[in-house]
Amino acid sequence: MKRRTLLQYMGAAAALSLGPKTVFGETSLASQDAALSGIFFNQLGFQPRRTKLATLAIRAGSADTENTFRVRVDGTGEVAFTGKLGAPTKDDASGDTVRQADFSALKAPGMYRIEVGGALSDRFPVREDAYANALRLTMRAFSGQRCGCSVDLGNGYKHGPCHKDGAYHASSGKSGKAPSSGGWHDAGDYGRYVVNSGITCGTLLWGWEMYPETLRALRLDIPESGKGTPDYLAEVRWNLEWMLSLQDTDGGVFHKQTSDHFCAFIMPEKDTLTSYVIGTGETPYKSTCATADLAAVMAIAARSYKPFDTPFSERCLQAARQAWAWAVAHPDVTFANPPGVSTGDYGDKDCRDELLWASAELWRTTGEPAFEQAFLAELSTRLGAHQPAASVSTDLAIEAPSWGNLRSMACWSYVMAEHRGSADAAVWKQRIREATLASADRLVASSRANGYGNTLLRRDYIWGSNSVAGNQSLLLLVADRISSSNQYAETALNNLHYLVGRNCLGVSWVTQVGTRPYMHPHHRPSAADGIEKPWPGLLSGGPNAGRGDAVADALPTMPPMRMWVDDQRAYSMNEIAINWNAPLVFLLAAANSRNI
Ligand code: 9MR
Ligand code: 9MR
Ligand code: ZN
Repeated sequence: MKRRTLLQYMGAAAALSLGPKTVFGETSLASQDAALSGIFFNQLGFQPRRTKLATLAIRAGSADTENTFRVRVDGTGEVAFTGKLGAPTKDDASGDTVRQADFSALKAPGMYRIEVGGALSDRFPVREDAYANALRLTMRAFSGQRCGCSVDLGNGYKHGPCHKDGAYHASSGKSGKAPSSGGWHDAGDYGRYVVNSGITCGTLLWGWEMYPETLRALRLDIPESGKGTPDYLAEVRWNLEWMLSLQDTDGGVFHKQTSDHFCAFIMPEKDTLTSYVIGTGETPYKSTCATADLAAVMAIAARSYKPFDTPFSERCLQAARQAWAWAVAHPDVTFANPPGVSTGDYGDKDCRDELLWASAELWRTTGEPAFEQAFLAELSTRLGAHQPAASVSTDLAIEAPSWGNLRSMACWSYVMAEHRGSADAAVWKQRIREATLASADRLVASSRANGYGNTLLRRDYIWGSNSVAGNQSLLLLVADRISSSNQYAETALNNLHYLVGRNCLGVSWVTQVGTRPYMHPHHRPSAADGIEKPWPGLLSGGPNAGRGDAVADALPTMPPMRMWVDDQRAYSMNEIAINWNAPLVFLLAAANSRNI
């Protein structure tokens, strides 16, 4: 109950401080009143050249008489911009009646507050580097997830070497000690899972390929800094090395390395449970999705690391080829937890999209026709009798990627490949481009229809919905790359605004980022370290209308965006995960780049 109150407080706290007596430049949380209107926007502020939107929520029972808003200079109170509030509309996802404040025309750098009827919002900056620190913190969060070594992010956020004790689980078909080193803890738990590592590293390396100038300049202050490989790639390699360690001698890849059950809420070095390499329980023991994911990721890695470390690049390509061969020979070995194992399963039942992704990345890396043929064969099979020229682009159903669905990544990789390709290549590429833009147009339309500007539909408020927003932004940023319209990038940024404050709870879902960040992630180190604030740069899973844990189950049914609580126990709403941080890093890389 206390925690429900906290949730309500968060909504109220983000409401405007009020009254004609408000002293400009002072935040007065004491004078909050939940009955007043709240104004919600990106708590990190805005870049001068970009669209600037805030959402004013009209609380039930409050008078909605103001039609103008002002943006005042923080401190002096000088009016920098006056605008007209949009007409009230009903926002389905939150249940709120909202009005929009558009102050895009305000371009002068400075610190500001929005004022409506004498009530003032929190302060926020307009500055070119508004999102620079968020990029650094969200990427450094991966360093904090490192397993097998000691970690020190500063300010007390540290842990000792962990999970060194590896063994083959009976389900792997092997026995005895196994290597256990490297990799990132998956989430709030200390497991390491190849499938989830796949989309995570794939997304991060795609970020590298799309925004190289921005990410090359990113300083993470990690042990590898200054040794020739850019910090960003060095961090990703920490997890790639662990993934490689799960590849068996026949090329197949074990699904995961975790304890047999989740440990208590303790620091990682206190967790003495054995880290088992876990298999499917029967021959061939390795799983197709994990193996194909590894093939795809290592193919991208071969491209990305080539200029910095040729031997590593070659090792990645070799691993990708072996994994590919294994996956083609074993196209549908799915994974479910073997008896006695209760950690996460990432149990994808359809590995065709992972295979498609592997074929596309290997084609893009090597230009070898066999990979293109495999890609096109699978794509045409899926589309049945349609010939490429005859069918409509929407058959391709390009969707935002997720850990269980990599089809769109595969298609985009094919589009971006520079090799000449088969006779039909141009037609296929055009179809994928059209399908991507059609999906992106739908996301632009949802963003416009939504009161808080995000791209989510009602059905998107699932476990990890904040990553759905992140991955929809990834789709929009691919659309941005293949079209000349700037609406896709602006819509992608709308999801950033949503994640860090422009939502009905007025919360920033990134720890230690923004003026009102959430405080209680389901994250073992944050819970066990004795420090009040959670580890920095971690994205909450976000609202989940589907529920999935005891705290969530006890909540009353509310509109989907409200189905979230800042409670450490609520893992279906407030856990963190590497595959959720990755698209946020991607989005922030784009936001910090000059190329969108
Ligand atoms: O901490 C675990 C989290 O990482 C998982 O996402 C979640 C669902 O599998 O499970 C969490 O562990 C909980 C377990 O399932 C039930 N007992 C309480 C555990 C920690 O709160
Ligand atoms: O992200 C996963 C989500 O899509 C699933 O609905 C959920 C339940 O199966 O599991 C999530 O993944 C968890 C994984 O199983 C264990 N580590 C924590 C992950 C995030 O909650
Ligand atoms: Zn560990």
